[in-house]
Amino acid sequence: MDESDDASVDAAADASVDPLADEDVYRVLGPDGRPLPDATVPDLSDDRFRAIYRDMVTTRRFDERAVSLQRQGRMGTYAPCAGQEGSAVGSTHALEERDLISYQYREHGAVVVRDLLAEYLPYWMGHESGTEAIAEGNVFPLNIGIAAHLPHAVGASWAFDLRGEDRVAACHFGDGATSEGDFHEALNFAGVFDTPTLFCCHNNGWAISVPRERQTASATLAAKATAYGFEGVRVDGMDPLASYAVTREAAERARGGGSGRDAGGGSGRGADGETSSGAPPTRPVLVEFVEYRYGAHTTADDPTAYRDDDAVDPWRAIDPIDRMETFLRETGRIDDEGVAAARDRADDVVAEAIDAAEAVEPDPAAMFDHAYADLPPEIRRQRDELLAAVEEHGEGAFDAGE
Ligand SMILES: Cc1ncc(C[n+]2csc(CCOP(=O)(O)OP(=O)(O)O)c2C)c(N)n1
Ligand SMILES: [Mg+2]
Repeated sequence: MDESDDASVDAAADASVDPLADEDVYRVLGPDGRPLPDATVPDLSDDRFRAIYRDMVTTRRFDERAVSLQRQGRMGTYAPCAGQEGSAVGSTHALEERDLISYQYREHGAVVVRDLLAEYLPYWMGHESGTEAIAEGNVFPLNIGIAAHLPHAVGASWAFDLRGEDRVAACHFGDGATSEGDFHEALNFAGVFDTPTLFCCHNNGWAISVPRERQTASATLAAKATAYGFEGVRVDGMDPLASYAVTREAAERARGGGSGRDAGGGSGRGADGETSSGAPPTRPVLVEFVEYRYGAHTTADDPTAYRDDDAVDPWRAIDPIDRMETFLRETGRIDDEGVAAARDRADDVVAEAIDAAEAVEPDPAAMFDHAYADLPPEIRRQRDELLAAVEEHGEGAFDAGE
């Protein structure tokens, strides 16, 4: 990297100091949690407002405990989500239960909203059962191969369309994922076939150590949708109510108005954009959630190697949970007791999920199960060798620290 490269990275780091500098980012709540003067607060029940807060508090608690479990050797590598609860929780509340969620690996809030924490946590402890179980709640297995899940999410949502099902797929991924071929292929297909797909791009400033400014020369990530013929919107991902509102509207658009669809025939969009039945076409939407990752990329990462600790401070000042709490308090929807109850409940829900996950009995043979219908000879040999060793020495011999 030459000097000018260094200068541009420094400039980029400086530019990110004021998280509110971008005026084209949709917001409902101001930095202090009070609704902005011209904002439209989503028309939700008191219970729904409180549930959004409760689920963010639970997600934060889960995150703290997950990092701690990894540090104690009770869990594998984990991707922390602190700072990103508003987008995952707000956007998932905007969906219907029947809608599909497909995500990268950091949007734990979506799983909390779907009430699948106990089923999901085993994945992070190395049990494949964790990904199997969440399918029951219309959540696809998480995906570590960056952007590889986007074409699958498009395919699933296309299937919904072809079958005349009133469902959308919300596909979560990061800013780094937008540099992958799969991202472009998925968006292109979605644009051409009008699939009901919400592309939820979490612009958290970093792809491991690569800052957003080094990821793309595009002015915004939302702008990338323009090339594929559909809309991209930018929203404050640390504002749960804005995340809710934008996702809700995008989902309605993706559903093609939500009713009057071509049963069994897909959107059938003609050259004029009308469906054969006159119903509004389904449309994909790209939502860019502008937010920040407070912690390390994963528990295997040390962010001090590439960013200053104080770079996080301006973002912590607009913390999604603090803002939502202020909003609820000032509108009389929660008091000290309600806040304490949400925190106690989060402690309990997370503790129960950990107990359940730690009670899962590992099956060493399961790791060979899912890649091949018929195991190739070399893999079969490895499996047989492992099982023979377990038989001979007992499972305890393979436990950590033995
Ligand atoms: C295809 C592929 N290339 C590289 C990696 C290594 N990798 C893991 S996470 C990551 C960064 C992803 O950044 P982003 O999409 O912004 O998501 P974030 O981690 O910030 O949530 C990379 C490059 C990978 N997992 N898959
Ligand atoms: Mg990122």
